[in-house]
Amino acid sequence: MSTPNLLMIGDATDEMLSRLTTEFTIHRLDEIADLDLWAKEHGAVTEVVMTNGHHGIPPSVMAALPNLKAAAGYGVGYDAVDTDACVARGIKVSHTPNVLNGEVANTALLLLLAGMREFRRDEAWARSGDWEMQGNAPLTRSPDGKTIGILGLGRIGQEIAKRLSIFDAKIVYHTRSKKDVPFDYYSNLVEMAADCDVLVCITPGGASTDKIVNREVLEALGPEGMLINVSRGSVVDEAALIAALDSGKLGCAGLDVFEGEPHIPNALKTSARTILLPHVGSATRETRAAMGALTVDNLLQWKADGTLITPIPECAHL
Ligand code: NAP
Ligand code: 8YV
Repeated sequence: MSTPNLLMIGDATDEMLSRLTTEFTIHRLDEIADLDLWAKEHGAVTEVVMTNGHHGIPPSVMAALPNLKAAAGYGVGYDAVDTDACVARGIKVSHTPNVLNGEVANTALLLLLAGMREFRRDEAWARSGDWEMQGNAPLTRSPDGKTIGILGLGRIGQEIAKRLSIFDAKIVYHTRSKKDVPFDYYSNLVEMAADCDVLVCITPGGASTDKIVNREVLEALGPEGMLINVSRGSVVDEAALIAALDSGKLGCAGLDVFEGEPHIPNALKTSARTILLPHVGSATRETRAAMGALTVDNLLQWKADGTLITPIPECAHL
């Protein structure tokens, strides 16, 4: 059986590797000391890569693989992939939609509860002995019956809305086009933020959403408001967020993603108004197994007949 080259960008689980090693000859980008040197021997005969939402396909890799035909993404977001360049070169790209909707929605709910019920402070209160020494912890806010705005009501956004029904929340949303859903639509994000207790960001990253959550949006959300970002760091103006939290113009923020991740600004790390996660929205064993299986299924189907199971929309016609 032929085992064509596969260039692996980023990590894979053991399950993914065990399925792939019998079908492909795997080259790992993080083990290649000199990409130009490697490309002289392998570049022209490497037609497929596997990557993830963080790394995408670096320009150096695009240049090193003149005959690249397919790229399978281990994740749903593909803002790190230059889709115009892929379409122009006829490179098919796949991603992993739907299989992670529930998990990312769970992460948004985790941040919502931790923020409104001040989990960090109260956990420290219990652990530090403050309860014995100072008495009961100050009261927090209930998530029940609040107005929650969802920025990006796609596959994951709709799952978040579904799960928020347990809080009897009023759901409103902002997207570029109105959806056929039973929630109030706002064509203006600032106006929606002004009417919300909580704003949950779950759009794709990229140029059209770059810093869409700016100072005006954050200040409209207000001193009692909460921002949750489980989308991409680029969606929120991080400097404006830090200023709004420091000045008390925004109540608190629950963040899974950051502009320069894995770097997190100190101002966010030290703020009592933040709950921070290291981009783990989909990072459970169960969900990563499903994402990994779909990624490998895409690669095997491409190897068998040159097609992908879940191509990104931009490449679906290729
Ligand atoms: P999706 O189904 O494509 O939904 C995207 C939604 O965003 C759509 O409702 C879309 O509606 C809206 N949108 C797109 N551009 C917009 C803009 N410029 N302004 C306002 N709304 C916009 O995507 P999904 O599967 O739900 O995933 C969403 C994103 O979540 C991914 O792309 C990824 O970046 C992120 N994500 C993060 C994690 C994590 O670990 N934290 C995990 C998975 C995914 P319109 O087109 O009508 O605007
Ligand atoms: C992952 C994600 O962090 O799917 C996405 O868009 O952001 C996450 O699920 C990543 O892509 C896993 O490799």
